[in-house]
Amino acid sequence: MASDQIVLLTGAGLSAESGIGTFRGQGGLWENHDLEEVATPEGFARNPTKVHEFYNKRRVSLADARPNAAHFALAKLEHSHPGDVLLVTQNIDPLHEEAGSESLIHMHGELARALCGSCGASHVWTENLFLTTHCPACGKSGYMRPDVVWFGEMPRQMERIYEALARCDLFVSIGTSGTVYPAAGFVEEARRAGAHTVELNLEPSEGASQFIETLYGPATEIVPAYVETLLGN
Ligand code: BJW
Repeated sequence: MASDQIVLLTGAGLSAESGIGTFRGQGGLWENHDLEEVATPEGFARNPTKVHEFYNKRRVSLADARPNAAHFALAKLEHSHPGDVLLVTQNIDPLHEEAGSESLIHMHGELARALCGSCGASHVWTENLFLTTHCPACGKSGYMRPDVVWFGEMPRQMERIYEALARCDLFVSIGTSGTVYPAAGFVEEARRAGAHTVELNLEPSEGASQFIETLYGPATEIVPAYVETLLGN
């Protein structure tokens, strides 16, 4: 089908074959970590050192991760498609931009940035964070945190995302379990706009029945193939 305005939503499954673990299911991050402790503002207030250690380890492990064929295929789609493509990722890794995607929103923030809870400044951050880390903008210590979105916090650029969903004619959800809102509700928004909706995932997600078209398999196989079909190749 010919589509002009495309919105793509990606999740942890897209980066799984780049060696970055997913959250849910067997071997997922939440199997060994209590999300209430490491992914909520309350958990951070109770034990900031534990939360810093959790994200410091993940930041270090990102150094070895490289974009895979699925990341490159989505970047190709953005640059080859004659209409608009907006890529909304729930992932906090930098693999989409490393693959060449530019029209990109990190709705759950970025691991390679740090946020000062006192002055609100966000900084590019590749080092470990500690309770004693000073904010380069206001100089205070004890307030720095990973610039990521925890449960109970507002995801980033929601207005821009909902605007794009309201005028899209194709919505593709890739590598996400469809369990976390508001991202899990995007398919409903897109349907309301009359868009064709597609799920590409390893297995049916929680909201699989809401998609018109579904394709299952590893992202590095199904995403490049789907993009080539979209581009008419
Ligand atoms: C492959 C593959 C391969 C594997 N190839 N595929 C009750 C009802 C409704 C909502 C709520 C509720 N109670 C609370 C809420 C709200 C809450 C929420 O949704 N909770 C649910 C758990 C119920 N949401 C929030 O609090 C959000 N904020 C919010 O709602 O603000 C108010 C608001 C309202 C309205 C509009 C706007 C705002 C904030 C959510 C923040 C989520 N944060 C995290 C952590 C980020 C930092 C970090 O990385 O540590 O984000 S949690 C975690 O889950 C992370 C992910 O981005 C997110 C989604 O996970 P994802 O990507 O789907 O990963 P998985 O592991 O779940 O799935 C991977 C999939 O890939 C699987 O399906 C595999 O099969 C597949 N796969 N290998 C293809 N090779």
